[in-house]
Amino acid sequence: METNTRPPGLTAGALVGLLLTAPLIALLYLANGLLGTPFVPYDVFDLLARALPGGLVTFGIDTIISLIVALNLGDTSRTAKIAEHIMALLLLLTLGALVGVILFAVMRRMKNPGLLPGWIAGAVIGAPAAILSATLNQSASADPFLSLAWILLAFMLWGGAYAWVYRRLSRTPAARSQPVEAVTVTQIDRRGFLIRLGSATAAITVVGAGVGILSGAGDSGVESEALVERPWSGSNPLPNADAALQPAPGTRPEFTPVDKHYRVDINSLPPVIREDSWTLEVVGLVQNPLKLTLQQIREDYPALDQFITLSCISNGVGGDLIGTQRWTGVPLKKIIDAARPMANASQLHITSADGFDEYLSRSLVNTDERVMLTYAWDGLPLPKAHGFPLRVFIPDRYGMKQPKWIVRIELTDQEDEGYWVRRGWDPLAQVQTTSVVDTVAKDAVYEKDGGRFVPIGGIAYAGKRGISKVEVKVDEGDWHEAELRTPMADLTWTIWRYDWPFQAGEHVFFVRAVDGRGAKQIETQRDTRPSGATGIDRKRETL
Ligand SMILES: Nc1nc2c(c(=O)[nH]1)N[C@H]1C(S)=C(S)[C@@H](COP(=O)(O)O)O[C@H]1N2
Ligand SMILES: [Mo]
Repeated sequence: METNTRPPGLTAGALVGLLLTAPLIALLYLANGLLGTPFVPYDVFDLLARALPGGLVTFGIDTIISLIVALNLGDTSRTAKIAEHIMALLLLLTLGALVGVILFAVMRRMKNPGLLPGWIAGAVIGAPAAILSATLNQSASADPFLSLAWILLAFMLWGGAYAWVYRRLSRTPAARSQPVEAVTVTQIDRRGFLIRLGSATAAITVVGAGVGILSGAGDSGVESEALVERPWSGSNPLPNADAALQPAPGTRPEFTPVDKHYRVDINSLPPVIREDSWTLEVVGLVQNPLKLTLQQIREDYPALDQFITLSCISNGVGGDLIGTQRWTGVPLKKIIDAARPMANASQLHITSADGFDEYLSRSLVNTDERVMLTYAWDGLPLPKAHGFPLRVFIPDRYGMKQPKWIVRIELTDQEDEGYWVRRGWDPLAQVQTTSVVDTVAKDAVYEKDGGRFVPIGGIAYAGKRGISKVEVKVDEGDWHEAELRTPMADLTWTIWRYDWPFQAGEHVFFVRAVDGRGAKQIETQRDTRPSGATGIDRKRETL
């Protein structure tokens, strides 16, 4: 009896799982770049983000954002997406290790296992993964059957590889002479084999991921064609170009370039929608249901251009999840009227390609023609990350109320909760008045009338209510009124500036604002959840 050929243990199973899952991920990534098939790890992650309890998901998002801010990791929305991508990969790696443990445990109980348990394990994971990707994934461009077949095949090969490795590890080297030494010989042989396996899988992983990146896998950026075309801002002055007050040096750009605009949504990769297969459906309590192409929306209705500041409800005081762009579209009322709604149609239920949805009251659509279906930013079609082909704009609301990638509007007499409201966020989501110190421009200190001054500046924002006053306080001093630059429009942020009589040393600079209706910004510090952050922004600077 060969008592010396101990079968590989569960730790080996976990290790082999990691070694085999890394190249699987790389190959899925490579195929995503070359063939446009779905990248399964992101789909699994996106499914969890939709399925897990809202409180948990929000806690996760809040934690990521707080960490990014605390550790100063730069661009919040970009870093958060990268963090989510890494979590998605770690999730699949963990699953891979787990499969190794389970499969090795099962195979240890079998007399002389072949490759079948591996194939089965691959199919058990691969089939749901393939179906999940086929239904949830909106970014893949490959034929759905090719995608299904590829994912299933990749996972079965992956499962088969576990079983093959298990068998290889169970084999006793032929060169054994006597039972006692055989154990060590087996161990040495196993170690050597695992090292060779690790080298091979590492090579596949690196090459697969590298070629994948080169071929554009996981690309969520701005369309390259859009960069070739000229944006509106490239050849036009901003509407407030001749405003008297100049921003303090170091104030953020008044107009946010599209590729610098924050991006927040529930997708690892943004849905990719082809214009020629897309229509906007307007259905429900209407006499004349519509199916509009993008061209019809652009050409059959007069275009409306609006300068708009958009903020995420997850934006902390002084955060960077806020931006200002030039939005072009059609007043939503015009399109809804064309569908001839019935008298009891009191709500619009807007649905997006990614499964996101929101409700919007028809009376708001009727009374505010600034509520707009938007198809362009900065004079160019919306980038895919920002909602191509169509998104809605609703003044005074945080981004969570404003679906991107819209496919359908249903008129109904039921008021209900949208995607983030169901997950505990404020049903109204009206933007909080906020103000931010962007800069204490110590390199721009200047002299005037015998005094020295340091320019301080930033933005203030209160949705459609506008800003009527901004005040600045230094250390424990009094509040001083800042100067306001004429904003680009009544829906954008206002740039403020205060030139403070220079005093050397370390100081803390505070800012607060009053909205256009005379309501002061809430100074009490409150977290983003559930109604948007409040509190006073401050900046510490040594002069
Ligand atoms: N379809 C869809 N629309 C969406 C979201 C989403 O996840 N899916 N996220 C919303 C949120 S929370 C915000 S803050 C804004 C962000 O728009 P932006 O990424 O263009 O800045 O989109 C909104 N619209
Ligand atoms: Mo958001």
